Amino acid sequence: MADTKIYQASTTAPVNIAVVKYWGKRDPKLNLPTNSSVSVTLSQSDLRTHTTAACSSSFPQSDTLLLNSENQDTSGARTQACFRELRFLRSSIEAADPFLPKLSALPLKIVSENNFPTAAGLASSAAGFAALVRAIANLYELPASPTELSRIARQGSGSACRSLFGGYVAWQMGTKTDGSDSLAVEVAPASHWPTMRALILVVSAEKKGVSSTSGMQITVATSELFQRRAEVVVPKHMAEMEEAIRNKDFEKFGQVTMKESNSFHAVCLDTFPPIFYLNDVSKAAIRVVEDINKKAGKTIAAYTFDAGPNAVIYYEEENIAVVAGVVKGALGHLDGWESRDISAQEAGDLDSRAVSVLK
Ligand code: 2P0
Repeated sequence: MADTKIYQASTTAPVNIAVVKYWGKRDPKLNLPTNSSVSVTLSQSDLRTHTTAACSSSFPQSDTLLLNSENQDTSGARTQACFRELRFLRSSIEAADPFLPKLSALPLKIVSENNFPTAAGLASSAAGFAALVRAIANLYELPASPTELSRIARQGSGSACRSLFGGYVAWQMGTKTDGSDSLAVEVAPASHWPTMRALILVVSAEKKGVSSTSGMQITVATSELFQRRAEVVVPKHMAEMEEAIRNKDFEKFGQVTMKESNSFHAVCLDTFPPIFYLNDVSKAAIRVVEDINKKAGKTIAAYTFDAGPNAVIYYEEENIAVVAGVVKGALGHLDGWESRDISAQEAGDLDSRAVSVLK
């Protein structure tokens, strides 16, 4: 009798926020970057994608993907690359064991939910592709390490390769043209630096004007600052950042984080036509962090911004009152956002709020 059983597996993957930024591809098809990057995974936060992967001969013949209850096109090259690579790994273990069900031949049904705004500069594609790849890897019972899966998730979205690990993660750019050495590795687990905190200021949950994928392509093609960033600035920041993390040196971590963010937004501004991701509320957040550090006489808070106006502010637990308290107090009255705790809110309603994560 035909096997019509539904096989399924679920997982979640967290958002990661880069402290050394990925911006620029040397191969847009394989998502091979022009520089390495480092991120902090917001593992303990509510900012996650939950994904269930299922397969069955009883499903319609084509693969389907539902994101936040909306059907997505699965024919895109990125999703197809992930499906193809994972099916290939599954078919290799099926070939070695004739008793394994032939899941690689069955249509896939993927159901994903984000509990944060999609494409609002909150790295939704990172958590999304990391969860998709891990859910299918679990479904297929692949004996693959996070680093091996990172090679596949990277083809879905570059930054997704870093969301397969918790804690502090480096994406090594690699040099090979086939991308086999462009992988994520752990710099340190979250437990290495348990006092690290992050505050996310959701300035706007709207979809961003210029997508990362097209923005970075225009930067590579037009920015004259870009080459210096990729060749000189980022390698220096990578070495400093990894050392700061290893030594739990917040001053160094904070300074490199802020300089990196500024360097990334500088090349965005140097792109032609220019790309503006920061708005007035973002700039006000920068000034508040500068004031906090000036008053403290050292760096106890560090801002960083991705491809959108939302701020992420890193600090250590002992400074929660000075940093989180002052940021919310100083910016709470501004149009653009107000401060409320995520736990008191409905998931999916993240507009204009401060979200404390990494606690
Ligand atoms: C990062 N960003 O390192 C940087 C900082 C945005 C600013 O990774 O085209 O969505 O899917 O590989 O991963 C956003 O880029 O781009 C990103 P694709 P992705 O987190």
